[in-house]
Amino acid sequence: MTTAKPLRVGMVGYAFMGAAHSHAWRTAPRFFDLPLDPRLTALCGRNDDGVRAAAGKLGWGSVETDWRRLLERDDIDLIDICTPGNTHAEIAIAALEAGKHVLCEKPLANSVEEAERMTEAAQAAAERGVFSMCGFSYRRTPALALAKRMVEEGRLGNIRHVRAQYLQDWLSDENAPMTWRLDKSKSGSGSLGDIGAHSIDAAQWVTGQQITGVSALLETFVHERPLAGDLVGLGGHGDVGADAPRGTVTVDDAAIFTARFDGGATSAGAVGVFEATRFALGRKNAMRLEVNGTKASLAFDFEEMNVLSFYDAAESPDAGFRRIFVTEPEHPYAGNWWPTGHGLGYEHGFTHQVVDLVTALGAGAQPSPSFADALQVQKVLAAVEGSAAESSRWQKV
Ligand code: SOE
Repeated sequence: MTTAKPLRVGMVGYAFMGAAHSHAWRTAPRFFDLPLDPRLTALCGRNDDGVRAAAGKLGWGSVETDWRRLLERDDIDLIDICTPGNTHAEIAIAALEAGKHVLCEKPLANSVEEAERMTEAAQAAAERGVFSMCGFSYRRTPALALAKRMVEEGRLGNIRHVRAQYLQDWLSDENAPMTWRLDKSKSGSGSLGDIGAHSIDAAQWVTGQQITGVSALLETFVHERPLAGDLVGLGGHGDVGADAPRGTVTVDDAAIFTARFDGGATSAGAVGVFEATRFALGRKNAMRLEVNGTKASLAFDFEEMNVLSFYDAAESPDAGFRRIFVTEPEHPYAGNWWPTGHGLGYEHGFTHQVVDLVTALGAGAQPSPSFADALQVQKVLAAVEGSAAESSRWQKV
């Protein structure tokens, strides 16, 4: 039985991300030694029957139907925001001002203005020992964390190229029904903010360089989709007939952009090519990153998430790319799980996210990525939208 002080969590939202976060809060203290002991204290959702059923299934101790009640409760230490982006700013700012730590799903907000207000509130709260983090969970994939370690160790030399794709296909069917992710007033943008944001954050974090400018185009392939009752969750091809009432898609289906990076602390900035789409038929969750340096290259594809491919120019040319199976005890996070070779899954990134958040909170330190880090991603998203709106004209970030 742990002697660690409880960290009592109130979570808002219980769909896909709510389920992933619940799993992480339950699992992290069972595989990692944490300075605080996460407790699934309260789950919040607007529909009383729905939130009660979800709380029973996901393991939450109580329920609320108004997130404001979570802020009034003195048995809640941290608010976990797993709701669409249009709700992030109001909930996060109020929670920070109420003295609650905050974990907020990505992207941070639906606009730079909102992200700036959230960052200001986060910086003011941090001075009072109240901290916040944005949930770019792919940083916690062992292979990507190893990639960052290798760049930091200088194994790649100076970085010249970044190539980032995030390819899904769950909207390829034009009769796939509407969802909040296709409604700009809720999601802020489409593939750009939902999955492109992951690529932007991962590229900047692994290389240690920030994007300084972009040239972009956005495309919407399917402008209207069947409404299957309320806006439905991710995917879900519901049994809607072709004559069902249709809603208007108000976001991008695909985002493509080039980028310049600032060079970080090392050298001339890298150049990058980014692509995010939900129409790459056959690609299910191919979050890919390739980095080419002066000494070596690395490549990652989430659809083989336990592998990092590495090419070292110092080795004989016929050595080719090595396939590093990132399950050794010395690899990031891997030693806390299974014997080498047994592999991890999508949910482990969320568990590692809780580990790093709780470790930082236990030390009274700022967790990473901070809201300020997430604001930088938000500025890149806005620059992409600005460029696309002006015939791909170069936009500074
Ligand atoms: C949908 O595209 C989605 O669920 C994203 O919202 C998540 O952030 C990503 O991890 C998986 O795909």
